[in-house]
Order: sequence, then C-alpha cells, then structure tokens
Amino acid sequence: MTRKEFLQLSSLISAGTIFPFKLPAEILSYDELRRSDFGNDFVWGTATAAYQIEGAWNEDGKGESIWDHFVHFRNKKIKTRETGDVACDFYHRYESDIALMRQMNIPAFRFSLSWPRILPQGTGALNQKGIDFYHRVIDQCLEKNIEPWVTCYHWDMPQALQDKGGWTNRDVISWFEEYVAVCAKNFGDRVKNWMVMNEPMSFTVLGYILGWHAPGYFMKQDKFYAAVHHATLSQSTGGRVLREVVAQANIGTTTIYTHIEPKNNQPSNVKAAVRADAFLNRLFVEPLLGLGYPVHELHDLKQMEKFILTGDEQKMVFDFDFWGLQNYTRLVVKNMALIPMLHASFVSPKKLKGEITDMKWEVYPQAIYHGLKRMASYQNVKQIIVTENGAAFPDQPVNGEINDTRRLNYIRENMKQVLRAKQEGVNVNGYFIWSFMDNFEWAEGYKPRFGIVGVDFATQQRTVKASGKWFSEFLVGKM
Ligand code: GCO
Repeated sequence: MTRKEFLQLSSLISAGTIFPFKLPAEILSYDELRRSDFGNDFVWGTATAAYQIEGAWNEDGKGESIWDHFVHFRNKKIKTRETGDVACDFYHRYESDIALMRQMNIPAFRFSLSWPRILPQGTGALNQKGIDFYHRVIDQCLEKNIEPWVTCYHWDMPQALQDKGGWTNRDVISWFEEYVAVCAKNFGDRVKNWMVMNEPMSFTVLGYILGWHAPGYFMKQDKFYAAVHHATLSQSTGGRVLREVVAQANIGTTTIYTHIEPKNNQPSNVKAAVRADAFLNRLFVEPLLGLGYPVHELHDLKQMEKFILTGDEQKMVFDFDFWGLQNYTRLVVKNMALIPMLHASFVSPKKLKGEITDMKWEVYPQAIYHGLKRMASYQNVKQIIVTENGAAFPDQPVNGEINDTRRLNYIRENMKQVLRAKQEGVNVNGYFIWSFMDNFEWAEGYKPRFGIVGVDFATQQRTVKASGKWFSEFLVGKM
C-alpha cells in the first residue's frame, strides 16, 4: 500500500464508528510496525499502580500506607510538595477510565491492589469495601473484554506494618503471605494473570539507601539488605500462594532492567559496570532462579549473610510462568572508589548522545532489546512480558489536543526493539505501556507525565494524546 492509499484508508477508518480518533497525518508511520508482526497471542496493554492513580486515600475503611504517611509527614521529600490523596481519582472514576480503555481498543490492563485498602492493618481484619472496589474494577474489565493483569504489591506497604519494621522485619514474609492469600482467594476466580511484586530493586534502594521514596531512609545499609532478602523470600512465597490457590494462574513478578555500559574499555570502568549490573539487574532475579545472590561480582552483598537462615536458598526459588521486564533507559558507568557499596558512579545522561526525558533519563531504545536478550539467556526463564516501558515528556496541549510526538516515537522505537528480540527467538509475549494516564510520579509529584492519556488534575478531564491514538490504531491493526 502506498502512503497516499494508506492515508485515504485511515481517514475512512477515522470517520467510522469503531475508531473515533483522528491522527495527525505526519505522525502516522504506516509501514513500520504491525500488530500481526508480534503474533496473535501477544499481550498488549497499559500499566498503572494503585497509589499513583486511585486517590481516596482514607475512604471506605482504607488503612494508611507508607506512601500516605510519607507524603503527609515528610512532604518536603516530594519535589512539588504534592500528595497522592486524590491522584487521578480512579477510585471514583474507574468505570469511565476502563470505558476509555475499551474505546482505545486496549486489550489488557495492568493495575495493582492496595494492601491497606484490603487489609487496613496489614494483617487480620479485612476491609470488605476495599475488596468490593477491586471486584467492581475487575467486573468492568471483564465486561469490556479487557484482561486484568494484577500486581499484588506496588510499593504501598501498610503503615501499621511499617511501624513494626516493614520489609526489615522477617515476619513480613508471613504478613505478605497472608495478604497474597486474601487477594488470590477473593479475585483468583476471575483474575488469571498475576504479578507478585513491582520492582523490588526500586523500593528497596529508593526507600533505604537514597531516601527518596517511602519509608525515606538514607544510607541504611543494614535495613536495605534485610529488606532485599525479605522481599526476595516474599516474592517466592507469594508465587507459591498464588500457585496453590488460583487454578490455571499465569504467575509472574516484575524486575527493572537498566542496561549498563562501561564508560570506556578501561578495566576499572569495565569492572565497575559489572558491579552496577549485578546490583541493579541481577540481585532480585538470580536468587529466584536458584542462582543465589551475585556475591561474586559484588562483594558488598556479603553483608546480607547475617539475614540468611538455613534453608533460605531453597525457599527463595520459584518457577514463575513469566518474568515482567520493565525498562526505561541505560546507564553508563565509571569506577568511583569512594562510593559505598557499588564503588561506581554514573555518567550524567545529559553528557550522552540521546534525547533526555523529563525524568532526566536518556532515550536509548536498544536498552530494552539487551534486557530481553539477557533475561532470555537464563535457563529457567520461560516467558518474558514487558510490563512497563514508556517516557515522561512535557506535553503542551494545543486547542485541546496533545500532540506528544516524542512519547509516540519513544514507544514506537522501543516496540521495534521488542520485535527485534522476538524475531531473534526471545520468548517475549507482551508489552505494557507505562502508563495508561498521567499520574502521581512518586517523589517527582505530578510533573512528569507518562500517560498516553493526559489528565488535567484540576478538572480530572482525560484527553487521549496522539501516542494513545497511535496505539489504538496499531491495536486495531490499521498500521
Ligand atoms: C517504577 C514504577 C512506576 C513508575 C514508572 C516511571 O518502575 O518506578 O513501576 O511506578 O511510575 O516506572 O518512573
């Protein structure tokens, strides 16, 4: 088909009823990517997280989470001094939001359950209204033929458990087990696709080393290592609970992959890159695969030994049906003896070649390809789903339209790299854009906008961006 023919066809389609959006002609990339190239069973979706979208932080019996606590009592830690109290108000608007997903032809919706909405004290008494909310969300998805992909834990630990040490207390493994069992028993009849956790690397490093995220500890190495080990054991435990309770469950967990490259070939920088890679990309993957912690490459991890009890090595292992890979960028690493733990530092992304996003991350689409290849190289990884990928750019609404060409290009270029890996034999079978809509970006507040749907936080109005329109067209197979 020539470009002219395609544009004629696409304007006919746009005038039709199935697909109500109009795409600016200049952003159509008609001949580059087709949904069919990825195969019929490839899962397409968008991702969100409870704290980032729900709001209703203290409604209908919900307990306080560490994020509620953090934004209220340590508000200076949030760059814009904002909170997730209201966020996208998804708690009240889930129906119209899921209807919009349907209108956009998005087949799968990844969202997380809020632990303190379900168990306000973390364990013990259930909050039926919280459970009912998620029933309604799941009902809406199924009614609209959207497959729910549920994450059990996306960083909102109940504050009541944080008061007892949170992830640093070994009891967290049984608290988490109880919570996952409640989720599995209540929703397992209708939810088949489960992710135990979202990026444990991020919540442990940001929460116990950098202090940017809840619970906000700075350089507490001991707490960090305890949290790492307990989160690892909780992931495998959560997997086992789901396997036991949910018939025919598709069970995964998610991990961040940041592609690491040494600044140059100097041996000290190459070694620094190996350490950074062990820390950022392997720490939460290899123990679950039965390979143990990457102590050999990162000697500092020996400090974890005091938290490891006899039998833990076996308990850490779980045979996941899929691994959720989340990638945004790469990091270029150099040796830096003074930096604790890693003895490495990162070259500022601004000094690298690529475009820079609002998160100050370099746009480097090959990173996702490398991540997929790496993940696929592990013997026990059966399948990979890209559970997050996306970019924050400052959007400029003009006459009610958000023409976010840079985000659109980011997504398209990343999708091409996913396809490249798939064509080389990697068993990657899904791709979720982060995020469905603009939302509360943790310590960055509402400034970075990741959505393919824009949100005006003053009015809660949703606007499908050009990237969202493009994705919709792609999904109906019009590309
Ligand atoms: C994460 C989380 C998301 C973020 C997203 C953009 O990976 O940090 O899963 O909650 O919002 O990654 O930073």
